[in-house]
Amino acid sequence: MGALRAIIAGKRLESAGETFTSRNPANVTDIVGTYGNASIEDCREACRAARAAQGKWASMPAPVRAEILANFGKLIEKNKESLSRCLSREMGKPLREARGDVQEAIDTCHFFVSEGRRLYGQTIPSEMPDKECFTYRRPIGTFACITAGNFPFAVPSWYFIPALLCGNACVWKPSEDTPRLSEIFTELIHAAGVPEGVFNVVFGEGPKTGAALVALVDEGLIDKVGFTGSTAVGRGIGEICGRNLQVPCLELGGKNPLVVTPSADLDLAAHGITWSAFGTAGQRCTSLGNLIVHTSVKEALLGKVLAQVNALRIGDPFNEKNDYGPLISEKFAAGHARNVETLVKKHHILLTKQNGRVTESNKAALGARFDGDAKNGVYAFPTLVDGVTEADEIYATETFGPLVNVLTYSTFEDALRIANGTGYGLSSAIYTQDILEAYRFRTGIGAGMTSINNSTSGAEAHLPFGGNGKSGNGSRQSGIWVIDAFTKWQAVNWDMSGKLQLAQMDTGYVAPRDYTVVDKA
Ligand code: UN1
Repeated sequence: MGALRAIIAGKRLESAGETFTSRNPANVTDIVGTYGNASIEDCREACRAARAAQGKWASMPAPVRAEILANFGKLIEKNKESLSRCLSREMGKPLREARGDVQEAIDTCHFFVSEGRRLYGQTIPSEMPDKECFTYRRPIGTFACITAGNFPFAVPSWYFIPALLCGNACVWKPSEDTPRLSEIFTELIHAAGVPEGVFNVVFGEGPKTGAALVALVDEGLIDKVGFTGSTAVGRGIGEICGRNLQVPCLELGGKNPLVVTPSADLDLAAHGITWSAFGTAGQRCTSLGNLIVHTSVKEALLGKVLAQVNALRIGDPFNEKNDYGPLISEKFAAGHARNVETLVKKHHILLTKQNGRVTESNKAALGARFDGDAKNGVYAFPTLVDGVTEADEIYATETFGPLVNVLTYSTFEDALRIANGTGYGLSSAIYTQDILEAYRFRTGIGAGMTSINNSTSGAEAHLPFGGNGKSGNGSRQSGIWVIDAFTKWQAVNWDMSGKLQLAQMDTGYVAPRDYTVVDKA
């Protein structure tokens, strides 16, 4: 059997050209699958198939479309365990987190299914007699979407469930790190009853197939783009969409701050920090980047954090006792090792003794806390870098891996400036018992998401997810507001008067009688 490169209108196309391999990052000799790079011609065909199928899909009553998405949710629920296992094997996050990733898709289905029975427009009074006005939501058309490998089930569902609900057709370029899971996602969508041409997939690597797909915006084949990935790539996509007068959904990088104030519950904070920093091996968009701690509690806090970090269990994602597994792939492991080598400078203090990639020769540093295959798996040590200042490159560089900076502050204004100063604005958190401080952080922080006495990560499926500044273009995923991204408003004038009534000109405005108040007192 050849390497699958696309599923277009239900037809599986196998590769005639370049291929890429998805490997289990806990053991790269375990090949999950080999896939082809879809060409620009494949992408064109996928967009054309979507365009051909979209009209019929949009004319299906919205409650019926929504029931198909309910089927999708039920199928995911039925297969939750095997999907989670497939996710852990292909992407490396611990099974408990993989189940959360899959659950987020189920939650998203539950949330949007009843929206199919709303998708409300409005009835609006006219300024003319015998005339009525209405608004209707209309689908945008063909939605092309490129997703990352760190949340291979949750994030695609955030895009596609509302996009489909609203009557759009889709072309998906999933991450090259998780093609097998994406293939299964597609099979489930089709099994749920989404017509095959309405949901199409092109597999491939970002710079090749991803770039080819986005280029089709210029050819008029795509009406809306969604992208989760790096700021640099997102900026390029924004430019292409901008010149075509389109507004994409861009979910980009982050350097998420977490502030610990003198009044904080330090045990609670230490827990939140360890999870924010090293959950999913630091590969969440919402992972902690800069820990900003008040000088007066620094020593006490770091003592607690280090005790937890030095107890982290790393290794096999299927061992439920482990805190984190391998990085997503060799590419991410190499990036992490490079960050530790090049961004950590002489004036920084490494609070963690062993850093970078876990190898056969250094794995003893973790002792019994490591049960992975250091030779064939792509594991990394947790890294805490102290002595970071706002002048350092590492302060404002997204590192996407188990690496966290420690900065200190003395006044609340300093803390806020450091938290806001990286140019990113995705997630953030503060630990404090002082209500005014919490309020001032909530109102002063530039990030799109903030937590008070909780982790930087862990957004819920019905809250708006997204960032500002270098983290995105203000678009949001999840929750009811997404409906606005996947529909456009149509305003309708219905005139029953039988004559041409001109707004503003023929309107029966009433002039007031002249009246001036004369107050004798
Ligand atoms: C992401 O990292 O792209 O808030 C998504 C969280 C998860 C989703 C993260 N619910 O950490």
